[in-house]
Amino acid sequence: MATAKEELYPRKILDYMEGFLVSKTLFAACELGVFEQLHASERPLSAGELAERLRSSEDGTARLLSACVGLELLTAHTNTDGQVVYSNTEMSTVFLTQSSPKSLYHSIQYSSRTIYLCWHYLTDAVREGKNQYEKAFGINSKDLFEALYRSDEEMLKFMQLMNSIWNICGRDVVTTFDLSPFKCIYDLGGCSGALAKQCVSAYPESTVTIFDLPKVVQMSREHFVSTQDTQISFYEGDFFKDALPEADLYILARILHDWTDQRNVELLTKVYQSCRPGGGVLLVESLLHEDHTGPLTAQLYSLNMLVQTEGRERTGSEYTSLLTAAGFTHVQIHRTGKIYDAILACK
Ligand code: SAM
Ligand code: ASE
Repeated sequence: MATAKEELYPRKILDYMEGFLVSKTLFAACELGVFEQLHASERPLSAGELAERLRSSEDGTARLLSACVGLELLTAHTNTDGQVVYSNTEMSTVFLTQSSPKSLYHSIQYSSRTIYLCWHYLTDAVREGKNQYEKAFGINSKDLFEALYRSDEEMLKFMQLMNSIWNICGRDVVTTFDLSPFKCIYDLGGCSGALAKQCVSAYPESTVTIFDLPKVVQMSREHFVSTQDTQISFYEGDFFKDALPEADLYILARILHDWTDQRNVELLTKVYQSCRPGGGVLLVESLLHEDHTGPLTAQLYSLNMLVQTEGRERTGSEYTSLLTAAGFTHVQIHRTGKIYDAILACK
Protein backbone atom coordinates (compact mmCIF):
# COMPACT_ATOMS: atom_id res chain seq x y z
CA MET A 1 0.00 0.00 0.00
CA ALA A 2 1.21 3.46 -0.85
CA THR A 3 1.47 5.77 2.11
CA ALA A 4 -0.40 9.05 2.14
CA LYS A 5 2.93 10.80 1.66
CA GLU A 6 3.66 8.89 -1.57
CA GLU A 7 0.24 9.72 -2.95
CA LEU A 8 0.94 13.40 -2.50
CA TYR A 9 4.41 13.33 -3.93
CA PRO A 10 5.18 10.57 -6.45
CA ARG A 11 8.93 10.79 -6.10
CA LYS A 12 9.67 7.49 -7.85
CA ILE A 13 7.58 8.34 -10.88
CA LEU A 14 9.16 11.76 -11.17
CA ASP A 15 12.62 10.20 -10.90
CA TYR A 16 11.81 7.61 -13.58
CA MET A 17 10.19 10.19 -15.85
CA GLU A 18 13.39 12.20 -15.90
CA GLY A 19 15.88 9.36 -15.56
CA PHE A 20 17.12 9.99 -19.08
CA LEU A 21 18.18 13.51 -18.09
CA VAL A 22 20.66 11.88 -15.74
CA SER A 23 21.93 9.49 -18.43
CA LYS A 24 22.34 12.31 -20.92
CA THR A 25 24.20 14.49 -18.42
CA LEU A 26 26.68 11.67 -17.84
CA PHE A 27 26.97 11.00 -21.60
CA ALA A 28 27.60 14.68 -22.44
CA ALA A 29 30.20 15.12 -19.70
CA CYS A 30 32.06 12.03 -20.96
CA GLU A 31 31.80 12.96 -24.61
CA LEU A 32 33.02 16.50 -24.02
CA GLY A 33 35.96 15.16 -22.02
CA VAL A 34 35.14 16.79 -18.69
CA PHE A 35 36.57 13.95 -16.57
CA GLU A 36 39.58 13.65 -18.86
CA GLN A 37 40.47 17.33 -18.62
CA LEU A 38 40.09 17.43 -14.86
CA HIS A 39 42.22 14.32 -14.58
CA ALA A 40 44.96 15.82 -16.76
CA SER A 41 44.96 19.07 -14.80
CA GLU A 42 47.11 19.37 -11.70
CA ARG A 43 44.59 21.57 -9.93
CA PRO A 44 40.81 22.01 -9.80
CA LEU A 45 39.44 24.07 -12.70
CA SER A 46 36.76 26.73 -12.97
CA ALA A 47 33.90 26.49 -15.47
CA GLY A 48 35.60 29.16 -17.60
CA GLU A 49 38.90 27.28 -17.70
CA LEU A 50 37.19 24.02 -18.56
CA ALA A 51 35.05 25.67 -21.24
CA GLU A 52 38.19 26.97 -22.88
CA ARG A 53 39.91 23.57 -22.82
CA LEU A 54 36.81 21.74 -24.04
CA ARG A 55 36.00 24.44 -26.59
CA SER A 56 32.48 24.65 -25.21
CA SER A 57 30.34 27.59 -24.12
CA GLU A 58 31.04 28.90 -20.66
CA ASP A 59 27.39 29.08 -19.67
CA GLY A 60 26.56 25.57 -20.93
CA THR A 61 29.68 24.16 -19.31
CA ALA A 62 28.89 25.80 -15.97
CA ARG A 63 25.41 24.24 -15.98
CA LEU A 64 26.75 20.82 -16.95
CA LEU A 65 29.40 20.92 -14.22
CA SER A 66 26.85 21.98 -11.67
CA ALA A 67 24.60 19.03 -12.63
CA CYS A 68 27.59 16.70 -12.33
CA VAL A 69 28.11 17.99 -8.80
CA GLY A 70 24.46 17.20 -8.05
CA LEU A 71 25.07 13.68 -9.39
CA GLU A 72 28.16 13.36 -7.19
CA LEU A 73 30.38 12.83 -10.24
CA LEU A 74 32.31 16.03 -9.47
CA THR A 75 33.03 18.05 -6.35
CA ALA A 76 32.88 21.85 -6.27
CA HIS A 77 35.01 23.99 -4.05
CA THR A 78 34.93 27.79 -3.62
CA ASN A 79 38.34 29.46 -3.64
CA THR A 80 39.27 32.32 -1.31
CA ASP A 81 38.63 34.74 -4.19
CA GLY A 82 35.05 33.43 -4.49
CA GLN A 83 35.67 31.42 -7.68
CA VAL A 84 34.05 27.96 -7.92
CA VAL A 85 36.45 25.22 -9.06
CA TYR A 86 35.72 21.60 -9.91
CA SER A 87 37.52 18.29 -9.48
CA ASN A 88 36.78 14.63 -10.18
CA THR A 89 35.51 12.41 -7.40
CA GLU A 90 37.49 9.24 -6.80
CA MET A 91 34.73 7.23 -8.47
CA SER A 92 34.92 9.40 -11.60
CA THR A 93 38.70 9.07 -11.75
CA VAL A 94 38.50 5.27 -11.55
CA PHE A 95 35.51 4.63 -13.82
CA LEU A 96 35.11 7.63 -16.14
CA THR A 97 38.59 8.52 -17.34
CA GLN A 98 39.64 6.77 -20.54
CA SER A 99 43.04 5.56 -19.39
CA SER A 100 41.87 3.91 -16.16
CA PRO A 101 42.02 0.09 -16.23
CA LYS A 102 38.45 0.06 -14.93
CA SER A 103 37.19 2.66 -17.39
CA LEU A 104 33.51 2.58 -18.39
CA TYR A 105 34.15 5.34 -20.91
CA HIS A 106 33.48 3.09 -23.91
CA SER A 107 30.35 1.56 -22.40
CA ILE A 108 29.02 5.05 -21.88
CA GLN A 109 29.93 6.00 -25.43
CA TYR A 110 28.06 2.99 -26.85
CA SER A 111 25.06 3.71 -24.62
CA SER A 112 25.01 7.27 -25.84
CA ARG A 113 25.59 6.69 -29.54
CA THR A 114 23.77 3.42 -30.14
CA ILE A 115 21.59 2.11 -27.31
CA TYR A 116 19.99 5.48 -26.62
CA LEU A 117 18.98 5.78 -30.28
CA CYS A 118 17.47 2.28 -30.33
CA TRP A 119 15.54 2.96 -27.14
CA HIS A 120 13.85 5.86 -28.85
CA TYR A 121 11.82 3.09 -30.51
CA LEU A 122 11.16 0.96 -27.42
CA THR A 123 7.40 1.38 -27.72
CA ASP A 124 7.53 0.15 -31.33
CA ALA A 125 9.80 -2.74 -30.32
CA VAL A 126 7.29 -3.89 -27.71
CA ARG A 127 4.40 -3.52 -30.14
CA GLU A 128 6.17 -5.38 -32.95
CA GLY A 129 8.21 -7.78 -30.78
CA LYS A 130 11.40 -7.17 -32.75
CA ASN A 131 14.54 -5.06 -32.90
CA GLN A 132 14.49 -1.59 -34.33
CA TYR A 133 17.58 -1.28 -36.55
CA GLU A 134 15.49 -0.48 -39.57
CA LYS A 135 13.88 2.56 -37.96
CA ALA A 136 16.91 3.66 -35.94
CA PHE A 137 19.61 3.22 -38.58
CA GLY A 138 17.87 2.40 -41.88
CA ILE A 139 19.20 -1.16 -41.92
CA ASN A 140 17.09 -4.09 -43.03
CA SER A 141 19.61 -6.90 -42.84
CA LYS A 142 18.31 -10.28 -41.72
CA ASP A 143 21.71 -11.02 -40.17
CA LEU A 144 21.82 -9.64 -36.63
CA PHE A 145 25.57 -9.11 -36.52
CA GLU A 146 25.54 -7.46 -39.94
CA ALA A 147 23.25 -4.88 -38.36
CA LEU A 148 25.27 -4.61 -35.13
CA TYR A 149 28.50 -4.33 -37.16
CA ARG A 150 27.12 -1.96 -39.77
CA SER A 151 30.51 -0.23 -40.09
CA ASP A 152 34.04 -0.91 -38.85
CA GLU A 153 33.64 2.01 -36.48
CA GLU A 154 30.42 0.57 -35.06
CA MET A 155 32.03 -2.86 -34.70
CA LEU A 156 34.96 -1.36 -32.78
CA LYS A 157 32.57 0.56 -30.51
CA PHE A 158 30.64 -2.65 -29.82
CA MET A 159 33.84 -4.51 -29.06
CA GLN A 160 34.95 -1.77 -26.68
CA LEU A 161 31.58 -2.01 -24.95
CA MET A 162 31.97 -5.77 -24.62
CA ASN A 163 35.51 -5.33 -23.38
CA SER A 164 34.99 -2.80 -20.62
CA ILE A 165 32.61 -4.68 -18.33
CA TRP A 166 34.96 -7.64 -17.83
CA ASN A 167 37.53 -5.37 -16.22
CA ILE A 168 34.91 -4.89 -13.52
CA CYS A 169 33.13 -8.23 -13.18
CA GLY A 170 35.20 -10.67 -15.23
CA ARG A 171 37.21 -12.16 -12.38
CA ASP A 172 34.04 -13.23 -10.53
CA VAL A 173 32.52 -15.12 -13.45
CA VAL A 174 35.66 -17.11 -14.25
CA THR A 175 36.46 -18.00 -10.63
CA THR A 176 32.93 -18.89 -9.47
CA PHE A 177 33.60 -22.48 -10.48
CA ASP A 178 37.01 -24.15 -10.40
CA LEU A 179 37.86 -24.29 -14.10
CA SER A 180 41.44 -25.51 -13.56
CA PRO A 181 40.71 -29.08 -14.79
CA PHE A 182 39.80 -27.64 -18.21
CA LYS A 183 43.09 -27.13 -20.04
CA CYS A 184 41.79 -26.44 -23.53
CA ILE A 185 39.16 -23.71 -23.46
CA TYR A 186 37.28 -22.14 -26.37
CA ASP A 187 35.56 -18.81 -25.83
CA LEU A 188 32.80 -18.90 -28.46
CA GLY A 189 32.00 -15.37 -29.60
CA GLY A 190 34.98 -14.32 -27.47
CA CYS A 191 35.09 -10.90 -29.13
CA SER A 192 37.83 -8.60 -27.78
CA GLY A 193 39.28 -11.31 -25.52
CA ALA A 194 38.67 -9.50 -22.23
CA LEU A 195 37.16 -12.58 -20.59
CA ALA A 196 39.86 -14.81 -22.10
CA LYS A 197 42.46 -12.60 -20.39
CA GLN A 198 40.67 -12.93 -17.05
CA CYS A 199 40.53 -16.67 -17.60
CA VAL A 200 44.22 -17.23 -18.34
CA SER A 201 45.22 -15.00 -15.45
CA ALA A 202 43.10 -17.13 -13.09
CA TYR A 203 44.22 -20.44 -14.69
CA PRO A 204 47.88 -20.23 -15.75
CA GLU A 205 47.87 -23.83 -17.00
CA SER A 206 45.00 -23.40 -19.42
CA THR A 207 44.89 -21.96 -22.91
CA VAL A 208 41.96 -20.01 -24.28
CA THR A 209 41.10 -19.79 -27.96
CA ILE A 210 38.87 -16.93 -28.98
CA PHE A 211 36.42 -18.16 -31.61
CA ASP A 212 34.72 -15.34 -33.49
CA LEU A 213 33.77 -14.06 -36.95
CA PRO A 214 36.84 -13.34 -39.14
CA LYS A 215 36.52 -9.56 -39.10
CA VAL A 216 36.07 -9.56 -35.33
CA VAL A 217 39.19 -11.69 -34.88
CA GLN A 218 41.08 -9.29 -37.12
CA MET A 219 39.95 -6.28 -35.09
CA SER A 220 40.69 -8.08 -31.84
CA ARG A 221 44.25 -8.87 -32.94
CA GLU A 222 44.74 -5.30 -34.04
CA HIS A 223 43.29 -3.50 -31.02
CA PHE A 224 42.90 -5.75 -28.01
CA VAL A 225 45.07 -8.87 -27.66
CA SER A 226 48.84 -8.59 -27.65
CA THR A 227 51.10 -11.29 -29.14
CA GLN A 228 52.62 -11.49 -25.66
CA ASP A 229 49.43 -13.08 -24.36
CA THR A 230 50.86 -16.51 -25.18
CA GLN A 231 48.03 -18.47 -23.54
CA ILE A 232 45.52 -16.82 -25.90
CA SER A 233 44.96 -17.67 -29.56
CA PHE A 234 42.30 -17.10 -32.21
CA TYR A 235 40.06 -19.19 -34.43
CA GLU A 236 38.03 -17.60 -37.20
CA GLY A 237 34.63 -19.11 -37.83
CA ASP A 238 30.85 -18.92 -37.72
CA PHE A 239 29.49 -20.93 -34.79
CA PHE A 240 26.19 -21.56 -36.56
CA LYS A 241 27.67 -22.68 -39.88
CA ASP A 242 31.13 -24.13 -39.24
CA ALA A 243 32.31 -27.19 -37.32
CA LEU A 244 33.48 -26.41 -33.79
CA PRO A 245 36.96 -27.54 -32.71
CA GLU A 246 37.18 -30.08 -29.89
CA ALA A 247 37.78 -28.67 -26.39
CA ASP A 248 37.47 -29.37 -22.65
CA LEU A 249 35.42 -26.27 -21.95
CA TYR A 250 33.40 -23.87 -24.07
CA ILE A 251 32.64 -20.45 -22.66
CA LEU A 252 29.55 -18.71 -24.03
CA ALA A 253 29.42 -15.27 -22.46
CA ARG A 254 26.51 -13.08 -23.51
CA ILE A 255 25.91 -15.30 -26.53
CA LEU A 256 22.64 -17.10 -25.77
CA HIS A 257 20.87 -13.87 -24.79
CA ASP A 258 21.27 -12.67 -28.40
CA TRP A 259 19.24 -15.53 -29.89
CA THR A 260 15.96 -17.45 -29.83
CA ASP A 261 15.54 -20.72 -27.91
CA GLN A 262 15.63 -22.64 -31.16
CA ARG A 263 18.95 -21.19 -32.34
CA ASN A 264 20.40 -21.69 -28.87
CA VAL A 265 19.53 -25.38 -28.76
CA GLU A 266 21.04 -25.69 -32.26
CA LEU A 267 24.26 -24.03 -31.05
CA LEU A 268 24.45 -25.90 -27.73
CA THR A 269 23.90 -29.22 -29.53
CA LYS A 270 26.92 -28.48 -31.72
CA VAL A 271 28.89 -27.54 -28.61
CA TYR A 272 27.85 -30.80 -26.93
CA GLN A 273 28.92 -32.87 -29.92
CA SER A 274 32.37 -31.26 -30.07
CA CYS A 275 32.93 -31.31 -26.32
CA ARG A 276 35.32 -33.95 -24.92
CA PRO A 277 33.66 -36.38 -22.50
CA GLY A 278 34.16 -34.97 -18.99
CA GLY A 279 34.25 -31.51 -20.49
CA GLY A 280 31.68 -28.80 -20.10
CA VAL A 281 30.18 -25.46 -20.98
CA LEU A 282 30.23 -22.23 -19.00
CA LEU A 283 27.41 -19.78 -19.69
CA VAL A 284 27.85 -16.21 -18.54
CA GLU A 285 24.64 -14.21 -18.54
CA SER A 286 22.59 -11.76 -16.50
CA LEU A 287 20.07 -14.07 -14.79
CA LEU A 288 16.44 -13.18 -14.10
CA HIS A 289 14.84 -14.42 -10.88
CA GLU A 290 12.69 -17.52 -11.42
CA ASP A 291 9.49 -15.50 -10.94
CA HIS A 292 10.81 -12.64 -13.14
CA THR A 293 10.48 -10.12 -10.25
CA GLY A 294 14.06 -8.93 -10.71
CA PRO A 295 16.85 -8.02 -10.72
CA LEU A 296 15.94 -4.72 -12.37
CA THR A 297 19.17 -4.71 -14.39
CA ALA A 298 18.31 -8.07 -15.98
CA GLN A 299 14.73 -6.93 -16.63
CA LEU A 300 15.97 -3.78 -18.38
CA TYR A 301 18.65 -5.72 -20.27
CA SER A 302 15.93 -8.03 -21.53
CA LEU A 303 14.17 -5.01 -23.01
CA ASN A 304 17.49 -4.00 -24.52
CA MET A 305 17.81 -7.44 -26.09
CA LEU A 306 14.37 -6.80 -27.61
CA VAL A 307 15.37 -3.46 -29.17
CA GLN A 308 18.86 -4.60 -30.21
CA THR A 309 18.89 -8.36 -30.85
CA GLU A 310 16.79 -11.48 -31.47
CA GLY A 311 17.08 -12.69 -27.88
CA ARG A 312 16.11 -12.11 -24.28
CA GLU A 313 17.46 -12.46 -20.76
CA ARG A 314 16.42 -15.72 -19.09
CA THR A 315 16.05 -17.41 -15.70
CA GLY A 316 18.36 -20.13 -14.43
CA SER A 317 15.80 -22.82 -15.20
CA GLU A 318 15.29 -21.50 -18.72
CA TYR A 319 19.04 -21.88 -19.35
CA THR A 320 18.92 -25.32 -17.72
CA SER A 321 16.21 -26.38 -20.20
CA LEU A 322 18.31 -25.21 -23.15
CA LEU A 323 21.37 -27.06 -21.81
CA THR A 324 19.56 -30.32 -21.10
CA ALA A 325 17.80 -30.19 -24.49
CA ALA A 326 21.31 -30.22 -26.01
CA GLY A 327 22.43 -33.17 -23.85
CA PHE A 328 24.30 -31.45 -20.99
CA THR A 329 23.86 -32.62 -17.38
CA HIS A 330 24.81 -31.52 -13.84
CA VAL A 331 23.82 -27.93 -14.38
CA GLN A 332 25.14 -25.66 -11.60
CA ILE A 333 23.91 -22.09 -11.31
CA HIS A 334 25.78 -19.40 -9.44
CA ARG A 335 24.58 -15.83 -8.93
CA THR A 336 27.42 -13.39 -8.32
CA GLY A 337 25.32 -10.46 -7.09
CA LYS A 338 26.91 -8.32 -9.81
CA ILE A 339 25.59 -7.89 -13.35
CA TYR A 340 26.71 -11.23 -14.74
CA ASP A 341 26.17 -14.71 -13.33
CA ALA A 342 27.66 -18.09 -14.23
CA ILE A 343 26.24 -21.49 -15.16
CA LEU A 344 28.37 -24.60 -15.54
CA ALA A 345 27.14 -27.82 -17.18
CA CYS A 346 28.91 -31.10 -17.95
CA LYS A 347 29.03 -33.64 -20.73
N1 SAM B 1 31.54 -13.07 -25.31
C1 SAM B 1 31.83 -11.66 -25.43
C2 SAM B 1 31.54 -10.92 -24.15
O1 SAM B 1 30.73 -11.39 -23.35
O2 SAM B 1 32.11 -9.83 -23.94
C3 SAM B 1 31.09 -11.00 -26.58
C4 SAM B 1 29.59 -11.14 -26.58
S1 SAM B 1 28.85 -10.35 -27.96
C5 SAM B 1 27.28 -9.97 -27.38
C6 SAM B 1 28.55 -11.65 -29.10
C7 SAM B 1 29.79 -12.14 -29.81
O3 SAM B 1 29.45 -13.25 -30.66
C8 SAM B 1 30.42 -11.10 -30.71
O4 SAM B 1 31.78 -11.05 -30.49
C9 SAM B 1 30.10 -11.58 -32.10
O5 SAM B 1 31.05 -11.18 -33.06
C10 SAM B 1 30.07 -13.08 -31.91
N2 SAM B 1 29.28 -13.77 -32.91
C11 SAM B 1 28.04 -13.46 -33.34
N3 SAM B 1 27.62 -14.33 -34.26
C12 SAM B 1 28.62 -15.22 -34.43
C13 SAM B 1 28.79 -16.37 -35.23
N4 SAM B 1 27.82 -16.76 -36.08
N5 SAM B 1 29.95 -17.06 -35.14
C14 SAM B 1 30.94 -16.67 -34.29
N6 SAM B 1 30.82 -15.59 -33.49
C15 SAM B 1 29.69 -14.87 -33.56
C1 ASE C 1 24.59 -7.99 -26.59
C2 ASE C 1 24.92 -7.32 -25.43
C3 ASE C 1 24.69 -5.97 -25.39
C4 ASE C 1 24.02 -7.36 -27.69
C5 ASE C 1 23.78 -6.01 -27.66
C6 ASE C 1 24.12 -5.30 -26.51
C7 ASE C 1 24.88 -5.00 -24.38
C8 ASE C 1 24.45 -3.79 -24.90
N1 ASE C 1 24.01 -3.98 -26.18
O1 ASE C 1 24.79 -9.33 -26.62
C9 ASE C 1 25.48 -5.18 -23.03
C10 ASE C 1 24.42 -5.23 -21.95
N2 ASE C 1 23.82 -3.94 -21.75
C11 ASE C 1 22.52 -3.74 -22.01
C12 ASE C 1 22.00 -2.34 -21.78
O2 ASE C 1 21.78 -4.61 -22.38
